[in-house]
Amino acid sequence: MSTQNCLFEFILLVFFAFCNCSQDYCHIDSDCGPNYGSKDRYLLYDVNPPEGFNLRRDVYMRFAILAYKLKQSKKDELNNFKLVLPPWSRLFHWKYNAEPEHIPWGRFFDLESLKRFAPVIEMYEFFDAINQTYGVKIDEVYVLQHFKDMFETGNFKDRMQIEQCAQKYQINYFFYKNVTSNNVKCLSYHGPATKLSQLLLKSSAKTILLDHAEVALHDMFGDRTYWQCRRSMRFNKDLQKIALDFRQKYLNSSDEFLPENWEDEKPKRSTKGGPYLGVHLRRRDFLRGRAHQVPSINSITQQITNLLEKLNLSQVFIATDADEDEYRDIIKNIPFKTQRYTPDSETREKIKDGGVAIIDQIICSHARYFIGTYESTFSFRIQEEREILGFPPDTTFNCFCKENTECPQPTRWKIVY
Ligand SMILES: Nc1nc2c(ncn2[C@@H]2O[C@H](COP(=O)(O)OP(=O)(O)O)[C@@H](O)[C@H]2O)c(=O)[nH]1
Ligand SMILES: *[C@@H]1O[C@H](CO)[C@@H](O)[C@H](O)[C@H]1NC(C)=O
Ligand SMILES: *[C@@H]1O[C@H](CO)[C@@H](O)[C@H](O)[C@H]1NC(C)=O
Ligand SMILES: *[C@@H]1O[C@H](CO)[C@@H](O)[C@H](O)[C@H]1NC(C)=O
Ligand SMILES: *[C@@H]1O[C@H](CO)[C@@H](O)[C@H](O)[C@H]1NC(C)=O
Ligand SMILES: [Mg+2]
Repeated sequence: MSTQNCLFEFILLVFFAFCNCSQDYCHIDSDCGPNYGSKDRYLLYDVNPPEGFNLRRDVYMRFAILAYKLKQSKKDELNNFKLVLPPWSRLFHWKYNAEPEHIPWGRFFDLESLKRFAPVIEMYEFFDAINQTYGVKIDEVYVLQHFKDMFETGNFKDRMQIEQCAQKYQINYFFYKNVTSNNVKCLSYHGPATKLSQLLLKSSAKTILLDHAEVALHDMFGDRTYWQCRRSMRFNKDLQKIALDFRQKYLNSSDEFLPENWEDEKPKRSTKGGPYLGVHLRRRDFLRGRAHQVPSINSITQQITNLLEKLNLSQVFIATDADEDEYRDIIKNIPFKTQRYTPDSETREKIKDGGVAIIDQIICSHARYFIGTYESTFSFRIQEEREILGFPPDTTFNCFCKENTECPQPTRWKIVY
C-alpha cells in the first residue's frame, strides 16, 4: 500500500472515530437505524433465479456454515456478520402473482432452530435493524461467476478474482424497489463458500450481497458440521402438525420420537416408520430435461406394485408434481390403496406451494420404505430427513428405474454425528 493510501485511510479512521453515526458514517446513504452504530455487518446472498426450492436449501447450508464459522473467528471484522435470509419470491415451480411474495423463511422452517446453528436473520429483521427511511443501498455487491477457463485448462484450484462480467447480469435485489447498490463487481470464483471469509476480511463494508451464490461450493459435504446445519433445518411447526394429522388420519402413522432440539439428537438406526410406502415422483420439467432417465407411467405403476408386494405393505403415499390427469393415470393400475396430500383451498392459500412441498416431504420421510426420483434434490432432502430420523439406509436410498431393470441408485450420504 502506498504512503498516500495509508495517510488517506488514517484520516478516514480519525474521521469515523469522531463521527457519531451521522449520514457520512454509514456506508449506506440515508439515515442510520438503531443498530447502525453497532459493529454488526450483514451478508446477503441470492441464487440464480431458475433454481428450485431444494437446491436453494442446499445453497443456504453452504452459507449458514460460512456464517457459523465466521462467528467462531477471533477477528471482530468477521465474527460480527449476520447472514440475511433471502425471502422466497417468484420461484420457477411455484404459482405466483404479479407482486413478489417475499415469504420469510420462518413460514417454512423453524427459525429459532436455524438460529441456534448460525447467526441468521430474516430480511425484515435486517430492515428493522438498519431502519432506513429511504431504502437500502448495499455497500458492495459481488456477482459470483465461474472462471472462464476452468474447464478448458482443467484448473480446479480454489481461487477468486475480480474480473470483467462474463455476461450481463440482472440483479433482482430480492424484488425490492427500495434495495439497490452502486457498487457491483463480478467475482470469478472457485472454491467453498467458507473461503469467502478472505473477501469479507479485506472489505470494510457493512452490507455485502453475493449474487449467484450457488457458484460457491460446500466446505465439506457430508461431514459433522454439514449434518449439524442440516439437522437445524427443522420445518415450521404448523407444517409439521398438518403432516402429522394427515399421517394419523390416513396412514395410521404416528410421530417418531425426536428430542425438542436438534442439538439433543442421538444416533439411531432402528426407526420403523409408518405402514406405507413413500414415493417421490418428479415429473413436469424432468420429462423434458431428463427424458432418458424418466420412467414411463406403466413402468412406475409396475415398480410401485412390485414394491408393495415385496414389502407386504397395503398402501402407498405418492408425492409428485404431476398434474391431476397424470396422477390418475399413475394410480389407476395400482391394486393397492393410494394417497396424495391435497390441501383445501384455504390451507393452500396459507401455506403456499412451498408448504405443500414440505408436507409431501415430511410424509415421505416417515414411510416404512422410500423410493425417490433419480437426481432430484427434492428426493435428496427426503433422504437426509430419513437419515436424521434414524432409518436403516436400505429403506431410504432407492430410486425408480427407467424401466424395471437394474439402474443406478442414489449415493448413500449417511449421517455423521
Ligand atoms: N408438492 C410437491 N411439489 C413438488 C414435488 N416434486 C417437485 N415439486 C415442486 O417442484 C420443485 C422442484 O424443484 P427442486 O426443489 O429444485 O427439486 P428438483 O428440481 O427435483 O431437484 C419443488 O420445489 C416443488 O415446488 C412433489 O412431490 N410435491
Ligand atoms: C426508525 O427511525 C425513525 C426515524 O428516524 C424513528 O422515528 C424510529 O423510532 C426508528 N425505529 C426504531 C425501531 O428505532
Ligand atoms: C423496503 O420495502 C419493503 C416493502 O416493499 C418494506 O417492507 C421494507 O421495510 C423497506 N425497507 C427499507 C429498508 O426501507
Ligand atoms: C394402526 O396401527 C396400530 C399400531 O401399530 C395397530 O394396532 C392398528 O391395528 C392399526 N390400524 C389400522 C386400521 O391399520
Ligand atoms: C403381511 O401383512 C399382514 C397384515 O398386513 C400379516 O397378516 C402377514 O403375516 C404379513 N406377511 C408377511 C410375510 O410378513
Ligand atoms: Mg431443480
